[in-house]
Amino acid sequence: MKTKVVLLGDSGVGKSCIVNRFATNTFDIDSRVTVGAAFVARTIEMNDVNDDTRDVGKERKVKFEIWDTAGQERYESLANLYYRRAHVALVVFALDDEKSFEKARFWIKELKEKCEKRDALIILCGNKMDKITDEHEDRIVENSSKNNFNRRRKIEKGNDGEIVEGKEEEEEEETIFVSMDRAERMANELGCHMCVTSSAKTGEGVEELFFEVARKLLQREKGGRRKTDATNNEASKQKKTRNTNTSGARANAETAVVPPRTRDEEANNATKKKKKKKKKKTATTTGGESNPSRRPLHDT
Ligand SMILES: Nc1nc2c(ncn2[C@@H]2O[C@H](COP(=O)(O)OP(=O)(O)OP(=O)(O)O)[C@@H](O)[C@H]2O)c(=O)[nH]1
Ligand SMILES: [Mg+2]
Repeated sequence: MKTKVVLLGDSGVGKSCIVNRFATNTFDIDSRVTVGAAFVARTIEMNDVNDDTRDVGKERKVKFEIWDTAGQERYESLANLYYRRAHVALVVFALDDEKSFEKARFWIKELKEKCEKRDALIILCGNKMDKITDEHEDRIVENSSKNNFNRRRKIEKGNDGEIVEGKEEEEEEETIFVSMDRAERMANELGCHMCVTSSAKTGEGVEELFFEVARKLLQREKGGRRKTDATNNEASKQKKTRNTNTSGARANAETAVVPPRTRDEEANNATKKKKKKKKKKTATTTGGESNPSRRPLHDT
């Protein structure tokens, strides 16, 4: 399976570093600004999702064709060339950069509006999680507000750097971190499929992210195949029903397998009601709708 992935997000959030970590397992502290876009590919192998006995133990290859876009404003208008046909969009922000979180919101909305693949997987990714240590817990904020965003605190330092009273004052920026609860809320609100954290620096979460994407895509493919199978079975069953010209009650049993909430079923229900009125004596209960195997299959 081949899948086209695009990375979007503000400049400096670590998109290229995530891609390099995944493709070559390296990290460049002096990673350079991307110009235009960069392309990288990597194929992974994984066990197929084993919810279908036909494929148990089968190895599947998933080839990721990754477009790493440039986050700088001047390249913004080029981005749609890369996300337009993407199957997967990784929208990255840096956990220590509120502004990049707002930019992520912009990209998700843009994708929802303009990505041609209506079912593209959209993933919100909070990168640089290595920067959050226990001592930073009180700096993780639930809500953005001008008061606490990039607030500055005054500290006093002696010659050896120790904090002492009455010595020269120095202003130091206090980084505020975006909380993952907040990220998850936004991801839900805007209809993302996943919300994850990563560190391109330590590698945490990067490999897992791509494997999870592969798993979801394979599961989807399988869901689609099952859906097609179910539709084909259904079509042949309905054909049989029509050919054998069975009684009204029998016809109802067959039509019950049509997924609920479709126009077809609404029409069938209307016919059913009319027939019930006419043929009260011959009516039977089918139980078709309560049989789980007959419920419509959903995409994951
Ligand atoms: N601490 C930390 N630094 C990171 C991480 N990921 C990237 N960086 C640093 O962040 C800076 C920017 O990383 P890039 O990957 O070049 O950022 P980008 O999103 O590709 O930026 P553009 O190409 O301009 O869009 C570099 O100095 C990286 O070393 C991370 O997970 N942790
Ligand atoms: Mg880059």
